[in-house]
Amino acid sequence: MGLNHLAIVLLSLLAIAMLAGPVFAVDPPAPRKIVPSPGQLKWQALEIISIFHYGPNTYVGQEWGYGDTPAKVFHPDKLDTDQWVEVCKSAGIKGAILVAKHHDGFCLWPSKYTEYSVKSSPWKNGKGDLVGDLAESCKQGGLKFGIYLSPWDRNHADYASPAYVEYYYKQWVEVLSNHGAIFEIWFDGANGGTGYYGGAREKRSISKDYYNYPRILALLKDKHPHAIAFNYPGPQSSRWPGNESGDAGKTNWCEIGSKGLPGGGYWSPAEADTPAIGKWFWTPRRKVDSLETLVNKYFTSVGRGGVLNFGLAPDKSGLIDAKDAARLKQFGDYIRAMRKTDLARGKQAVATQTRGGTKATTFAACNVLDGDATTYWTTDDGVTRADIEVDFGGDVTFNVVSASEFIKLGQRIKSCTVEAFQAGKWRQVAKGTTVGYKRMFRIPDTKASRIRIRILDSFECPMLGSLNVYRTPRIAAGIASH
Ligand code: FUL
Repeated sequence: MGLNHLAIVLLSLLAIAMLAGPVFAVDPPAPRKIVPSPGQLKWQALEIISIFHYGPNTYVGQEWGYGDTPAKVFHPDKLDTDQWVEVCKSAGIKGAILVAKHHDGFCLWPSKYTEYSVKSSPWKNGKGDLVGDLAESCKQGGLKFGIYLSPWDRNHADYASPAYVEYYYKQWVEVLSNHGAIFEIWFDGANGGTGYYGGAREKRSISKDYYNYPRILALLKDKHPHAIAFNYPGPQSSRWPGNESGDAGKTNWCEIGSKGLPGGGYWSPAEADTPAIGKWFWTPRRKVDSLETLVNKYFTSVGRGGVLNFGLAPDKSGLIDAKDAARLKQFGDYIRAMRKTDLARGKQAVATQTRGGTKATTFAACNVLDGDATTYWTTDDGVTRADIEVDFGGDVTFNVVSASEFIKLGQRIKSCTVEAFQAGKWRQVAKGTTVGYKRMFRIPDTKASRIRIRILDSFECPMLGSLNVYRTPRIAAGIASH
């Protein structure tokens, strides 16, 4: 193409652009000072993960072993980590953390540094490696893999002396190497007390900084830069919400400043852990949670901006018990059925304020209904109250309204309500405080042609990435149906 031709083409393109109307280039809002790391963003999107408790405790019916149960009790005859992963997938679980060493000190991998491990057990004639097996099954099944090593070790003779700190560190080196990518580690908070301690059978206590966690975290950062450390105060962590019932808290800030209040500090989202089968370790005496209980836990965790961590526990044979597996599948079916139809997807949305004005499209209200998590609606700087409204184009019946902030740029919303348009009037159907990654409002069956989220207060301009509206299946006699 000659120079003249090129000039004609460029001028024509310019003319077309001018005819199409003015172009509104609008800058995105500045991020808040504290935002999630790329690893935390990915972690948050897993929504449901699991933690596996299995070991000598399973065989003697204990939740906290003393550290003196002989390794020979560990003798699964059907152990199959692929089955564990299949159960996870049926429940919609996206990651599995293995308790590779609980407080009793028994190691589920053949550690070089102790005899108290699978290598002294009859399982595979002492040649087994459960950490390696589960890591491989997760890889094959598309699940993330994580590891828990209890700092408190009721078996180890050196516990509470500097030698144990070295032992513990070396064990982390072992498990963090050669198992592919690790997405999360757990230290656990239970610490010190009575134990076997190599036969001493006494009480031992330790100081707060005994374990030298910064050294372990540096190792983690080096080997798995995106991994999350559970319940470790600092960046690249997740936060224990203070209960084991799967409740992330109605007001849930990921920005942790002084006294746990937002404003500075670091980003640490809630990880709501809870046994899915009533106990952390399997026992024939456990009470399997009802479907309703599991669903409630989902709404109090994921529905409050947290990640739900379900405790799963294989039985003595090394499999997840059929009753537990069936309940977890029912749970997965329920969540899948709920998510199948988003009544708001592709409908019309308007807002009382849009960044750059009503003609600007980059941050338009309809972005929250496009199913694309990278687009969002936001307002001009300085706006801290705004409404966003969805028009269904006719009456629909729903019982869950889910809103998500665009948290990549920080968490902002402090308080909001949900209103439904019924018989010509707006009626408040729910109210809440924080939104964060996700806030799911569960309400009785409601029929309306429009809904709106009223953001009543926000740190800086609010930003919503998505708005979803669902009608959940009904739970009848443990079975989910519409
Ligand atoms: C707690 C432990 O003491 C329990 O036994 C269990 O491992 C749970 C996940 O964490 O702190």
